Amino acid sequence: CIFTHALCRAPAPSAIHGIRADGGPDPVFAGLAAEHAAYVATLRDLGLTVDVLPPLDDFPDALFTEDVALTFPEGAILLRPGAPTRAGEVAHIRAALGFHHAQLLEMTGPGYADGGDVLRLADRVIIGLSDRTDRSGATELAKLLETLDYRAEIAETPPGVLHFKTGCGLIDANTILAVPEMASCPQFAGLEVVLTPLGENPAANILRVCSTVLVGARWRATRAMLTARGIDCRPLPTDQIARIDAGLSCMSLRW
Ligand code: CIR
Repeated sequence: CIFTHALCRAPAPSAIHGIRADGGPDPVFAGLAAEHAAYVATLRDLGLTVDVLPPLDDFPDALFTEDVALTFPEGAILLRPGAPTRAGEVAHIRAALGFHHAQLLEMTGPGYADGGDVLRLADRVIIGLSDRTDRSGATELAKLLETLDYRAEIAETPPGVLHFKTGCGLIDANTILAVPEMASCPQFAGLEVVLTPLGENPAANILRVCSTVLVGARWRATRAMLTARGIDCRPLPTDQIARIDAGLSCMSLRW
């Protein structure tokens, strides 16, 4: 397994006001909390040690811990999230990361980078440019990754896709599930690219935990396709978190 720990944050009631790009209804808090709890329980069931930080009512999107830092066995990097309302989340995760990681690096700016734009492969890391991650932030982050001995490549994220990993996720070390718009991403050269079935673009935000892949329960065609490939799939409900533009990778940091 490439990681053994996860760091999550319980949703605050304010999470119903989380950012969403296209408007749309608020999630129902009880349902959102249940989805988060099922996610944490599944990570634990798959053998991870999971810390759950307390909710932050001042930061509606703080349950998406993935966006504020990068974590590796060798150390962690505090990021500069591109959404102004999310910048303050970083200070609240610093202590927890300092507790777990001997080496704590930090972006200083002026650029921005969200963890949702960072895809870790076996031999390198892809940083996707997006509305949240600009070139200056991606370049600073690539240098910090080098300090930890990770090679980074900068990629484009197609318009309309919030984060790079909103549109893709690893199925195994050599195979990536991606939305059709990302099929020809040059940085995927050398990987087998499997496309999300018609109408199931949001299914691309999967999360691989050891040899299991977590996938949104409503994406039946995607689940059937992965199962047919011999992948052990765990369906999880994501209807409420999807209302605030989130999927399965966003709710944890892993190392
Ligand atoms: C946001 O717009 O920042 C949150 N509502 C959703 C963040 C999702 N995070 C992710 O894809 N890594």
